[in-house]
Amino acid sequence: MKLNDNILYSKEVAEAIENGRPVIALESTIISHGMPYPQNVETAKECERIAREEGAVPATCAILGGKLCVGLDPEQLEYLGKAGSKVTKASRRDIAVIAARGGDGALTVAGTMILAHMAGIKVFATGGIGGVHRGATETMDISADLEELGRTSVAVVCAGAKSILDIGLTLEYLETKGVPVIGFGTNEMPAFYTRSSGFNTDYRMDSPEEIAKALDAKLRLGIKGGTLIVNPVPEEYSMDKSRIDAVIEAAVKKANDLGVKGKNITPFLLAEIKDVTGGESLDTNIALVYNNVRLAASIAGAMKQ
Ligand code: PSU
Ligand code: MN
Repeated sequence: MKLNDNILYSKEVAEAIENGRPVIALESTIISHGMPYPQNVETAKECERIAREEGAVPATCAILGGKLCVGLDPEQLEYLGKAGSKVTKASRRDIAVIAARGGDGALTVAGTMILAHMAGIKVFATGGIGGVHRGATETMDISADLEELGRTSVAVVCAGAKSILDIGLTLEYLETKGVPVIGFGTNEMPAFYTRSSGFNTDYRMDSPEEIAKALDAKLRLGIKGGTLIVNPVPEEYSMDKSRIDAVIEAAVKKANDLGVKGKNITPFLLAEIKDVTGGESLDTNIALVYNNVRLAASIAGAMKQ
């Protein structure tokens, strides 16, 4: 694979891409807006370590000084984590503006998919994706992540969608956009903090090799668009459903009462849930991200390079 002139690669990522070695993308909104400092930086570094341990080169993506960066160094991870919400949360609509202004952006799932695709990376690991928000029939708040999955050919490994979202409508939207939802070792759509949501995935696959074959086939056939791979949180970190549901319910109500809107809603809800559960949800969040990085690395390793 040739390198793209619009991308600033880390040396390690550039070498891996040129030599056809497995690479996985990682996002940066989860660092700046999804977790508190310093756990965010520790988690970002540990994700990179796990990817390497599993035989894949990690490519954390962000916009820094207007450059589209694929593969960051530890100082850049530290900067994004410390700056937190002072860094612009950047999705598809934001990339060109931030690049033109020479600014910094922490990339969402949608934003990271765009850079990954430009760089020739086929697999991306994160925690949870954005989706159709509860009440979206009124607000029309549907994450740009879903639109991106519909159009950009990158496979995203996540632990499902949080029940801050309407999981049923999120699955309907993915169906409309032609995005296959593959459960790893399960037929059920996981709900991020818990292993089940009451909704089914389109497919169940039990090995990284089986998933890699489906991804290779999609690329070979030239069918554009992403694939969503959902990987339930490990049993020992799964939270009590009624407890987390109550916390989420209260957080959604508080967001509505305060009139939190647009791109601020998801970070607001994440922070609120973390505060109320005293960090238990953060431990779960971190554990499921590591679990996803491991799976993504195995899938990348099993794909045709
Ligand atoms: N869900 C999480 N943690 C996160 C996010 C979502 O559990 O950090 C972040 C991801 O970067 C995702 C973004 O792409 O929020 C979606 O934001 P919005 O709902 O505004 O599209
Ligand atoms: Mn939104």
